Amino acid sequence: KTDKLIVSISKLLSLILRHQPEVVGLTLDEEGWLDVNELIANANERGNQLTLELVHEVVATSDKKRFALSEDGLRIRASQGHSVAGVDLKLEETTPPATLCHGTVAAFIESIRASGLQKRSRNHVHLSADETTARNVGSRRGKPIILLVDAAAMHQDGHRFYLSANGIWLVEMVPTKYLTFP
Ligand code: HQG
Repeated sequence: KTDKLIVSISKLLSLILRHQPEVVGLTLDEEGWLDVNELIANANERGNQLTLELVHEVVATSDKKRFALSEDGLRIRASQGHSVAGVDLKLEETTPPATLCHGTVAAFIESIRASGLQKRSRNHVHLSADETTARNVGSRRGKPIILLVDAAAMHQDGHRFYLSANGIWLVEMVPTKYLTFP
């Protein structure tokens, strides 16, 4: 199996499990899960060639551990990144590290200064504990700019932090006063 195949399946799973399950005629349950065999059958009816083995391989090898199987192996969901409304991953509120990072690009800085970090089309603002992850996230759009978030102060002030199964920190928004711009 080629890396290309694995990446293309990962992208298909991201589309279905985060954004548009309707492309394979399915609806995520309220915690974001789909029946894995149903996902495969429906995707294949629409011209894909998924197998349970390939899906398992993507789950196991995904660099960011983007997807998780339920304990019984029957269901699959994305660990973060959703834009589907109403999905509640039922994550536990967790105390964050003192500082978190967010990778973005210059074009957004003025707007972020004015209104803080907003979740835009996704269900949360995504933050990372390490700068490397933030740099990679920012690089998707151009030359990355790293913003530092005073997570300790935000948490102290009552903002809720959730840690996804793959180590991404999720918040509702980040007001400008907690941000440090480079
Ligand atoms: C920016 C991927 C203007 C924000 C990544 C970002 C991540 C504002 C963009 C995950 C703004 C939203 C999420 C404001 C925020 N004005 N722009 N007030 N507030 N922005 O894709 O964080 O690799 O929804 O800086 O790796 O880039 O696919 O969020 O540039 O973990 O698994 O608006 O998605 O995961 O973009 O990325 P996104 P993100 P995967």
